[in-house]
Amino acid sequence: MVAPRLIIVLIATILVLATSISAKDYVVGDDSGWTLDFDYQTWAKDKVFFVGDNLVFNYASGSHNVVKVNGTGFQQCIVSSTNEVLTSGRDVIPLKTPGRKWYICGVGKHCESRNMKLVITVLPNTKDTTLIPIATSGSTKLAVYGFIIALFVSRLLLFV
Ligand SMILES: [Cu+2]
Repeated sequence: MVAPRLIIVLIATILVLATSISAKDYVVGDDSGWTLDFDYQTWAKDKVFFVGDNLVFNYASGSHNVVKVNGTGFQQCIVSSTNEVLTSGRDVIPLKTPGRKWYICGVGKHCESRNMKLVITVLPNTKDTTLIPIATSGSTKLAVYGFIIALFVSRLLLFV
């Protein structure tokens, strides 16, 4: 019958739509990773970060670290005792809230002298709210086509 196959196609379409607009992983510094003397402001400039995306900091564990600081900590390269320090070498930071986010390396003078500092602005997740109308309009269209095909096939079957 057509109906079960239609349902499978429908589910597959929704899954494809959902994954194509889901969270993005941004590898900070791309292939260079989290390292000395990289221009992270230029790296971040042409990117739009949304809540639900992830920042991935890649570096040799022990050589650097990642500290989420506030604006003052960013400007003055100060790590306070309340700041969480990530040291795994592959630190994934989920962007959970909108607003400005500041990250620095807390090792030596990497922040002051070697530019290991990143500031980004995270936008509210508008993708979640667009997901529903896109999925709905897509599946409605599909259901209409499916219905027409089902009608056509059932008519064909009558003549066989
Ligand atoms: Cu460092």
